[in-house]
Amino acid sequence: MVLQARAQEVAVDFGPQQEAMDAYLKAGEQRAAELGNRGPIRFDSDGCLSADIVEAYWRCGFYIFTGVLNGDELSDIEADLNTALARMPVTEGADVDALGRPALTVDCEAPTAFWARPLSDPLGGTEIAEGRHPAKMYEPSAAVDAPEKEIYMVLGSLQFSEACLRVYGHPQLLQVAAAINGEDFTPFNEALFIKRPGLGSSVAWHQDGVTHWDSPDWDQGTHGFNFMAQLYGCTAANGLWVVPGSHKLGRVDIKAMVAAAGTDRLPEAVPMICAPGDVCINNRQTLHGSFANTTADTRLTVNFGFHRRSAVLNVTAGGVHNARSTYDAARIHERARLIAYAIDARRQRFPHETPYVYQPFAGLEDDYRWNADARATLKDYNLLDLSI
Ligand SMILES: O=C(O)CCC(=O)C(=O)O
Repeated sequence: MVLQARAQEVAVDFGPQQEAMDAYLKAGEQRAAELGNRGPIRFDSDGCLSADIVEAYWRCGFYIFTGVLNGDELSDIEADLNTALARMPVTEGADVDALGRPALTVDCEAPTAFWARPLSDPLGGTEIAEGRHPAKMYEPSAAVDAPEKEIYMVLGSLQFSEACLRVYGHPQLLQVAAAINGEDFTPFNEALFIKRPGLGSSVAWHQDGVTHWDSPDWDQGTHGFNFMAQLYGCTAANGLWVVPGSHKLGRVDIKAMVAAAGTDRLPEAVPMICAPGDVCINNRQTLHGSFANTTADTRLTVNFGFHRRSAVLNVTAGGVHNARSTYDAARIHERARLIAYAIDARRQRFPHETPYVYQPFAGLEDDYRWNADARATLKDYNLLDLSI
């Protein structure tokens, strides 16, 4: 698989649904423009995330930070991911890549590459991931010469890409994480979402969390958030859609909402529209999903999430991204070392930046220098993801 921003042409569309889809995309773009939830990352003079950003994030459940990653960083990511994706299994379950070399993922124990038929919905209406995607998305027909299956998601992505690790250590993004989840914030997991032109599958409507919904302590921020960094940008047609404010509602009845709409084009949803280098913060409790990519534009999202420490500490959970387990302080610390390595990896590549100081590792920086030895310890790091 080779990533490039745009295909020369794509010969697929939504068939009988295309006209309705076009109208939906246009109306969604208009609603997105009216939300007031986008702009550069800004902090007040005391270092706090600007109050208007915090207000818009909690009102909408997502906020688009514009211009976070510059051209050099985007070039690093593209080159790095093209190297990593070329080393993925040539077909689902294969041990070798397209050139017959051992695939990067071959002896990983933790989940890595996820495959789907082109333009299909691999999750909707299934019991996968605790059945949190209850409604099936429309599946456009793929081109006759399309590959049988395509990688649509890669978990544990930081072990395959140093450029993604450096994004993970971005000082302003980590400052945002602290502003939203507290200075002792913890990791969740990291992923790549890949939607190639005319091939990318849909991600059926869902809310991310599977624990805590009925807890007396539950609130609008309980399940943390994901950052979604865009390599090529994204449009209404290939981007993620979010129902604004749905993170405040508790668990919503997705099946009933789709049935009431009579379509998977939920009328309240709005698209995340991003330029290359924009990074969205998306509350994991929002109702969100994305459509099959019949456009000529690639979407590549570098996805990484963070939690409040109180939402994971001593919580027994798992089953979706990692095996069920109790997340004690030692496990959280071990998983959070990725943040420490990421900060150091970033410091080495972008020495003019002031590195973020991650409070749980403050004073331990010398123990977490990024080098070949550290890199060798990343294999299967995502066995310790903190899924809730
Ligand atoms: O990027 C997408 O299309 C799906 C992302 C998503 O569902 C998630 O991060 O939970």
